[in-house]
Amino acid sequence: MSGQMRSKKVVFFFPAFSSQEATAPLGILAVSTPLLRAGYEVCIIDSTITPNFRARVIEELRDALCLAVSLVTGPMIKETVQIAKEAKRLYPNKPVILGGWHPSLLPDQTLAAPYVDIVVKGQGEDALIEVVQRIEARESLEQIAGVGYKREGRLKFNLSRELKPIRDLPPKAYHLADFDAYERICGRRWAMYTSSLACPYNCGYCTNDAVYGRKWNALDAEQVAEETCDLVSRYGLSLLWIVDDNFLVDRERAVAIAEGILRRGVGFNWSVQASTNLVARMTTEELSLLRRAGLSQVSQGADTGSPRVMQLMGKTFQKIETIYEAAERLTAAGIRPSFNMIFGYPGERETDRRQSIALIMDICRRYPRAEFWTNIFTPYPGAPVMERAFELGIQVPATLEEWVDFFPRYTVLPWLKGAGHRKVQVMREYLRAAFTRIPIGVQRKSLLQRVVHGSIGIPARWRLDHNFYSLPFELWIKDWVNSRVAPPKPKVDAQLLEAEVVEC
Ligand code: B12
Ligand code: SF4
Repeated sequence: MSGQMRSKKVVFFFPAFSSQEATAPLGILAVSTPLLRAGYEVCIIDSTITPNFRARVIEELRDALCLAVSLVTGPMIKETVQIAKEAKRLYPNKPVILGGWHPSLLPDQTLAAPYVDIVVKGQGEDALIEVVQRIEARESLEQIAGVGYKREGRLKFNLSRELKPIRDLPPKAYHLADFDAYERICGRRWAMYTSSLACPYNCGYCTNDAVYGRKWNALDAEQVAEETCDLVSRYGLSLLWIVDDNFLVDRERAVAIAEGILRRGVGFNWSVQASTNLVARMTTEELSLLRRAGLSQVSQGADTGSPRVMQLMGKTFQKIETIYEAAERLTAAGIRPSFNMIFGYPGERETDRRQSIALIMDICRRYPRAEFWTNIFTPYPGAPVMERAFELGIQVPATLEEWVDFFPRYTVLPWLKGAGHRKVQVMREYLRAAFTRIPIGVQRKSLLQRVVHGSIGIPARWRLDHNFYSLPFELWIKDWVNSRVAPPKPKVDAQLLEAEVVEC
C-alpha cells in the first residue's frame, strides 16, 4: 500500500435505496461509532441526498484511508459497482470494503469482484475498526473474525465472527446524519432505531436467520424509552421506525417501553414490525397503552391468504385467523394494521392467489384503516427456500455485477412469467388503487392525479372481486395522467421500483 496512509479518514458510500423513504443509513451509523471513538474521521456520502455523489466520493477519497460501502441485495449494487470501479481506477491502493446484507449473504462472490478488496460478513462494529486499524498500520487482515480479503490475488476468509447481543453494541452515531437533507427528499423528518435483534422464526423467504440467527435479544425497556425520546427531541423527528425484525417477542418489555415513553411525556409517532401471532397475543388494553405512547402502525407479514401456501412458507406460527385477530386488536386500539403480502411463492397456484386477494379485500372492508403492501416473491440468497433454488429453476447471478440487473420486485420467476406475471402485476396495480395506503415518504400529487387515482378505486375493487383484469383501461388512464403531470424524476433505477415493503 502506498504512502498516503497517515490519513485517519474513512469514506462511507451509501447507494440509493429509495427516494421516498430517505433517512440516515443505520448500518453506517452503527459501524461509525467505534471509528470515531478510536479517533478516525468519518465522511458519509449518501447518493440519495448528494446530487454530485460520484465527484464527492472521489474528492473525499483523495486524503482518505479507504472506501467503505453498505448495501443490500438489489438495485443498490448498481451504484456500488460504479463507485467502487471508479475508486479503484483512480486510487488503486485504497482498499474498497463492502459490508451489509449482500456481502454478508454472498461473501465469496462479492469479494471475487476485481474492484472489491475486503468484505465484512455480519455485524460490522468490531470488524470494521479492526480492519481500518490494520490498513492504517499496513498489516495483514489475518485473523480478523468475519472478514474476507485478498492476498496475492487469492480470496482469503477468516473465521466467522460471533454475533454480539444488542446490549453489548455501541450506540449509533446519529449526529453524523444530515436530517435536514433527508427531510427535503422525503417530506418527513424521521429516523430508524433498533431495539432488538433477530427473530425466533424462520420463514422460507426470509434471510434474517442467515445473518442474525434466531436468538432474539433486546435492549431493556428503560434504555429504549430513554434513547427514543432523546432521539426525537434532539433531532426534531416526527416519526421513529423501530426496524426490529419482531418487536413484540417480549410482551412485557413492549408494555414497559410504552410506559417509559409516556412517563417522559415526549410525544411522537413510532411504528414497529411484528409477526401477527405476537400482535394477536396482546390485549386491546396493552395495545391501547402502546397507542397512547405514540405507536401508530404495526407492519406484519401476512404474506398469503392461503393456508396451503402458509405451510409452504414455513409460517407455522401464523394462521389466517391470526391475521384477522391482529387486524381486529390493532384497529380497536387505534393503531394502523399494515400487512405485507407475497405473490408467486414457489408452489402457489392461481386459487391460492385468489384466496390472498379475498383476504385483502375482506380485511380492508372490515377494518378501513388496514393497509396491504404487495410484492412478487424475490429469491434472496440465504433464505431457506433458496436451498431448493436449482430444483426450482432459479438462476442465481454468478457475479456481483450480474446482480445489478436483478431487480427484485420485478423478477420474472420460472413459474410466474409471461401472461401470468403480467396479470399479477396488473392485479397489484389494482390493489394499490383499491384502498388507501400511507407511505413514510410524503407523496406529492397534483389535483388531477388525485382525482384520477381516487376515481379508480371503485372499478379496481370490482375487478378484484371478480378476478377480471383484461383491458385495464383505468390503469392506462392513470399512467397517461402521470406521464403528463411530470412526476418527480427518479434518480436511479432503484427508485423506479417504488420500493414497497420490508417483509416481516
Ligand atoms: C430499514 C430497512 C429498509 C428501508 C431502508 C431505509 C433507509 N434509508 O436505510 C427501506 C424501506 C427503504 C427498505 C427497502 C428495501 N429493503 Co430493506 N430493510 C430494512 C431493515 C428493516 C432495517 C435495516 C437497518 O438499517 N438495520 C439496522 C442496522 C444497524 O443493521 P444492518 O443493516 O444489518 O447493519 C449491520 C451489518 O449489516 C453491518 N453493516 C451494514 N452496513 C455496513 C457497511 C460496512 C462498510 C460494514 C463493514 C458493515 C456494515 O454492520 C451493521 C451493524 O452491525 C432490514 C431488516 C433488518 N433486520 O436489518 C431490511 C432489509 C435490509 N431489507 C431488505 C429488502 C429485501 C428490501 C427491499 C428489496 C424490499 C422490497 N421488496 O422492496 C427494499 C430495497 C429497495 C432498494 N432500492 O434496494 C432485506 C435485505 C435482504 C438482502 N438479501 O439484502 C432485509 C434484510 C429484510 C429481510 N429480512 O428480508 N428497507
Ligand atoms: S419474515 Fe418476519 S416473522 Fe418470518 S422469520 Fe423473517 S422476521 Fe421473522
